Amino acid sequence: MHTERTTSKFGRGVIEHYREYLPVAESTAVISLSEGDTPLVFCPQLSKRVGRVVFVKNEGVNPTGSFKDRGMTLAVSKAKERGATALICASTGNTSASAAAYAARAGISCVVILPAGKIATGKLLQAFAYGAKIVAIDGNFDDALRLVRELGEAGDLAIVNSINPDRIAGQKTAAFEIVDVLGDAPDFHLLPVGNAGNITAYWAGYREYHALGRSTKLPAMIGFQAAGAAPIFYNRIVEQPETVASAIRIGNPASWKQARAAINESHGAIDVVSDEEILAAQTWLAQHEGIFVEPASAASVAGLFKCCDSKDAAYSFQKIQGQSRIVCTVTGHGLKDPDVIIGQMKELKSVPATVNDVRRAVGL
Ligand code: AN7
Repeated sequence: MHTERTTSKFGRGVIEHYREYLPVAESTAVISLSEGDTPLVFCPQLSKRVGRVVFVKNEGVNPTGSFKDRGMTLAVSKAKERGATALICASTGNTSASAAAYAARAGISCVVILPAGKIATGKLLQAFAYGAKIVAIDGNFDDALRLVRELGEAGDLAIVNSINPDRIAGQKTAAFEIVDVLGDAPDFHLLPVGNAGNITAYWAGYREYHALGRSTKLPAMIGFQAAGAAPIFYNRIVEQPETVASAIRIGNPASWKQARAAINESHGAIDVVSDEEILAAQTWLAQHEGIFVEPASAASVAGLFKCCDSKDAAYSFQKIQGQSRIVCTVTGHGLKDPDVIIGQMKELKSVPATVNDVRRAVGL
């Protein structure tokens, strides 16, 4: 097959950028959509609001609109290398969108198992568009993942959920990018937690870079679960998880132990945020910083507000003196999950096409 390669390391995806840290050989055919290298955006309004220096790592600008692409490029490249002809995953939406895209790129088929009626519109639309074989089950994500484990163990389907270590290895590149851009690790890293692969991956990335002397410190990892889907926080399986943040509607996370280890080793914390806090943070970030994220992603910002404002927070920033740098990962793009916002939108009535009517309409 004919291939074209540019000479730059940039814009060629996370495997080419961080090849030496990833389990790939020269001979591994890289399946990439130029994921990664996402903006670490300094947020002046957010920093002012909380009295700290805050950056947002905007993972919504990845090729399929979420952080999943970092792990998927590696998982699919390795699956193809091992001779897989079909992939399978369970998903709350974003994993399926990403798996479907990278499968298409690799020329292999993709089966996605989804909780019926619980996938945000944009994500389901993506899985269709990329040509995945979609199965909706009468059950939640945890049921879907159980089925995937059973089907994957049976043989010819390669599992690309984050129980596949290649996914975690690919996702750790987000921590590398943050250290490369800041010149050191931040003091605090806040992120949403669902199946707990991402917090596991970030912690692995920060530790690896630190061990190599690329950073002088390690951040405290602070994870946020939706209050109705918070098994790690409550330390028990949630049989019927519920939250408006459908991406993190997970009651029995696969990387539970690893997430606990990341939190304990980093002297971080796990906390909960309510659906109201999540949606308020989503609106706040869009309207004050111009960054529109999906509800699950806004959990990190809702969590930041909680750490700064509330005495009940598992981690109170009120006790921390001096300058510290905070990174909040926002994991997925707002356009993926338009349903809540559509509900809030006022009906748009047209006006005559005159300057005066337009002036009147906007209150000038
Ligand atoms: C936007 O797509 O689990 O804690 O199946 O889509 O690594 O699971 C998605 C998870 C946060 C939680 N933000 O990350 C799936 C899936 C968004 C997400 C998470 C997800 P993990």
